[in-house]
Amino acid sequence: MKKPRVFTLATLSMLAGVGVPAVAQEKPNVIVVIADDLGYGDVSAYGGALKTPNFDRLANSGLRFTRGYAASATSSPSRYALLTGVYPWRKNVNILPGDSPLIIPTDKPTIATMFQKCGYRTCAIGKWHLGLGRGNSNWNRKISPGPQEIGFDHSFIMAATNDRVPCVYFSDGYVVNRDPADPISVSYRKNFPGEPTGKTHPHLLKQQPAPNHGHADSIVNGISRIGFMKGGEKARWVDEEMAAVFAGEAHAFIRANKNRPLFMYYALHQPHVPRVPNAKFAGKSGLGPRGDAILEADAQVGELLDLLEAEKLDKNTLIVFTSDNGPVLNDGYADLAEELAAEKNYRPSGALRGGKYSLFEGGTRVPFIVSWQGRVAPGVSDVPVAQLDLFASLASLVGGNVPVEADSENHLDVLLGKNKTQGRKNFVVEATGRLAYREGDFLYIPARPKLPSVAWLTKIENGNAKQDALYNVADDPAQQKNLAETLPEKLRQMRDAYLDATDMPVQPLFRSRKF
Ligand code: NG6
Ligand code: CA
Repeated sequence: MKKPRVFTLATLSMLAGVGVPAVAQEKPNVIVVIADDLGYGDVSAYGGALKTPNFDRLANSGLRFTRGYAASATSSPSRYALLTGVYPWRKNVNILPGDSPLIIPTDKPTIATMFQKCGYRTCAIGKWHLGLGRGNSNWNRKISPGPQEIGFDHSFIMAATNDRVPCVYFSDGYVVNRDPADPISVSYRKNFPGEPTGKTHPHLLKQQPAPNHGHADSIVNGISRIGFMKGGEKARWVDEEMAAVFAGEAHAFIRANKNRPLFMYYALHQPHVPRVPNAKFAGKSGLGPRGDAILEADAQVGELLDLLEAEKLDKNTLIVFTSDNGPVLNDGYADLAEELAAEKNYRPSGALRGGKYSLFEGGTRVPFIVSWQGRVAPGVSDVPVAQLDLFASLASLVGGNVPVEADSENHLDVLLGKNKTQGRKNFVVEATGRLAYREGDFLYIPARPKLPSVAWLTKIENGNAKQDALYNVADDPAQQKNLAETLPEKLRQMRDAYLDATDMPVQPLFRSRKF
């Protein structure tokens, strides 16, 4: 095992306030399980109506944060923040297409390189969505750079999302089951001649009716996606098997590395669209495929916990369970999620306002559980915590370094429940290129006079409004009381602090493009 280097950079980072304590370091296994679009109200431990026994098992054995935040209300920026410790809006990170080049610089440390340097074996499983290669990739050869070049010893991933081409798995940079006789081509600009799409061949789709916004391009496994792909018949994934495939890979990595410290970034694909859980879960939730997909993810977490117990790794493994952004019911596929939620009064964001794409709480306040048996006392913490701070906090646990320019702060004492009063002072959140500022119990959302207040066709309030908004999210999580007029002094202070923190004019950053 390599010895952690705790001098040079560590000293610098201490000066920058993200210090590494000069005490003996511990090396528990660390597993970050990050679901895709799972809402605050989708977990029964958070008061959700759908019973999620395994998410709850984790919550009951660990510390459940009531105010845990993703950095962004969409995937790529949120994941960028978690892995790099840098705010995604500094680099204009937005939702990436499936043929995007890797957006994380290979010469900068990531949470994975940090663990590697501390002697960990590292791996990324599941949803990636941070780009692969350098652009114009040849999908039939090794795609590089990718997870391996930013600190993951092993990776088994999908390139982007389960609704975006290429619909194939990648293992350590190669398409799994690629076939030189049937090469893969991918385009986000135009279709390949003669290939059916959801638009031209809706009768070929196994989910009817056809998607009601977007997702009308190439058809894979009877489901039309975003973007065009051709070839690679043997490599194409089968959505119904995806959970088992990722779980199999995750479990194999754990078994193979049980005698040394491991760091695993386990990115579940549920309940992002298209929601196509295994037949075992079909009809089980009463909420349609979205609820069934959540039950599938819940079972996947249960299998992970069972494996850790069986391998006697449960006591020596710190697990973080969270979601990349808030929930959405209708994200393009007409799968009845919206109708069934209305009928059953099911609220995927719980009591929070907004959801995915939103600067309201529902966009970024997500389930956030830290479990480490014997080390983290079970309970609840209301101190705000951010996925952005996992890098610096976990570095301080294992003796790793944090780049001085990172926004990640060390709040290990909060994550381990030793401090239940004070965490990060302030935090900037992002939603499709727009920013909002939180400090203490307050959230400031700058005015966006020209932008629509509802996100695309999802019917989600995205927080855009003609006037500045100020909410006390502790007293008023449903954000019904805009305090901008009643607390003008507080508003002024928050606006100034927002400008200081972001160094940005109060204007939308959103650049319109197809992604
Ligand atoms: C949007 C897609 C949505 C989803 C999202 C990314 C349309 C109309 N909507 O552009 O379905 O894929 O991107 O979700 O195409 S995320 O969770 O990965 O950020
Ligand atoms: Ca997501």
